[in-house]
Amino acid sequence: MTRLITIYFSHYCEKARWALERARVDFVEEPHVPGISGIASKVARGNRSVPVLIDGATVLKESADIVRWADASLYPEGDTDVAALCETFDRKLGPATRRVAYGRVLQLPSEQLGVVFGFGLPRWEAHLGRTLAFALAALIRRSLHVTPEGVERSRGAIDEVFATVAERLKDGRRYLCGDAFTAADLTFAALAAPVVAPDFYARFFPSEVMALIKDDITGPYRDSVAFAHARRMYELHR
Ligand SMILES: N[C@@H](CCC(=O)N[C@@H](CS)C(=O)NCC(=O)O)C(=O)O
Repeated sequence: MTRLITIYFSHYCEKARWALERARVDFVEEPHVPGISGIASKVARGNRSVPVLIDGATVLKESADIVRWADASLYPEGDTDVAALCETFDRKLGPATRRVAYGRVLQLPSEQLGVVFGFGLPRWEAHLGRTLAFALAALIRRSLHVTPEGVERSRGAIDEVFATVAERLKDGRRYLCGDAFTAADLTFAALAAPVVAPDFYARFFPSEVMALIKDDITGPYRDSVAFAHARRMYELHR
């Protein structure tokens, strides 16, 4: 059986999950509390981060590799733009949207934060998520540099990526690389999800937290072309 080790609400994990579900791969998701995810990743021969996909002897430690493994046609042959865009989104957009979202979510009281960390997990690990919420928040804040300056820098990075996306779509094309949905659109929409809050992504959060994300985090992006593109990719292809 194919296994996918995740942090339930992680947007890199959502990217892998989206590709697998779209390709109708039969897999079992094993979601974890951040931190425990690192142990699960290591045990599966990953490099601490998630997602990790295990299929027999195959172990994939990068979400981009999982997308390609799920459906190689998402990377049309000869189109180097797709891989280059995915690389930019992975390197620049993913960390930035995560930091901006954590910048707000980590301000929640520990009790509510615990519900976020434990959401969608087996009972014992949900309990662990609730118990460790305060410590986890401190750890995440430190390891991901979730500071006012860090958040500000990340807002700048999101603005730059969103501007690049708008520029590409300026000629009226429906997708980032032309007429067809590719890994670039999937990667963009999944990694933008923490600041775009597509309806589908709401299922990975307690509803009151998703309401907060919608109210407080999406604000600066709502009128942008890139925001509309991410939402449209979710509506049409998720
Ligand atoms: N380059 C990796 C990045 C994945 C990533 O950043 N995963 C985060 C969750 S969003 C993670 O596992 N963080 C915990 C850790 O690294 O220990 C990929 O695309 O798969």
